[in-house]
Amino acid sequence: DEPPNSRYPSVTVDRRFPIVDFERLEKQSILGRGGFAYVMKARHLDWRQDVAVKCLLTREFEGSEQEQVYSEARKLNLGSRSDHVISLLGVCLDPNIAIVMPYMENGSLAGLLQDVDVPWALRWRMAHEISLGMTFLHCQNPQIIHCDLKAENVLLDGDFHVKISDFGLSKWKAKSRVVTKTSPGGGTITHAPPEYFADINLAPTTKFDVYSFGVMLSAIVTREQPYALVVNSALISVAVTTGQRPDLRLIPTDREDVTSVSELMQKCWSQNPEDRPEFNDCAKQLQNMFNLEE
Ligand code: ACK
Repeated sequence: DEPPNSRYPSVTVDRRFPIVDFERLEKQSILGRGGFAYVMKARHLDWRQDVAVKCLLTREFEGSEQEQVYSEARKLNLGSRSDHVISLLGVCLDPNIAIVMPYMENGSLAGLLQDVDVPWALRWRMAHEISLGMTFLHCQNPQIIHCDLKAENVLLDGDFHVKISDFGLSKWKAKSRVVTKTSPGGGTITHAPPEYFADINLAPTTKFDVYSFGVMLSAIVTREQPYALVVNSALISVAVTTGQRPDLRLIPTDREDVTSVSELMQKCWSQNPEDRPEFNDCAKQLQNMFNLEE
């Protein structure tokens, strides 16, 4: 696919990403809503391409909305250099502030796990691709820490290959992590590591995302929401701080591949961040376990 801006030159911000005319987007459906944005499916009338448009509910933001979008867009823009990170097609500034991305036919990994019994081989390939995408983000300079890695933020293209998304507001989210968690829309408390409950001002490191990956691996294996039975989110933070984790009893014991992944999962959610591997280790281990392509 030819990048849209080569055929349709438009005003560029930072000379790095194109401005998309909101009026040229034919709205098709709402894909989802969150606390500070909603995502719609649209067709770009000039590019003749389906896109996903993340529109910010700007009243949720303090400070410059435009800066927030640019911050996400700049990070997203890097995505085109990784096979497993969603790429940026452009941004809309007026009348709506929005981020335009390629449309991913198979939605999110969370949706997939809910709907169908995903073959084990595909689950392992997705886990491997997530670790490749995360390795890419963590290798950037400056480093990109996602801070909200979960199955909802892993998108799947037409062939079920992984694209990590929603990492652009990471820094903003990290700062207000506790607010996000206790707010009605926030659900990421389940994926946040214990050290951040003790000190909300702690600067997130790569080990933050690795912990979240561990929790996500349990969701991939069990197809259950982590801590599904714990109704009170404050209890989750207490439980996690005292070393509790998603219920290992839900993990099948009759499969060798599941057992190997379960060991990796538990390393990733180690209480001590130093005991957690980095994503390139995770990728290597998954590759060795399952003979996956590099
Ligand atoms: O699980 P889903 O179908 O996949 O519902 C959520 C919803 O929007 C809110 O995030 C979907 N979504 C987000 N970005 C994209 C995209 N680029 N392509 C397709 N669906 C997307 C996500």
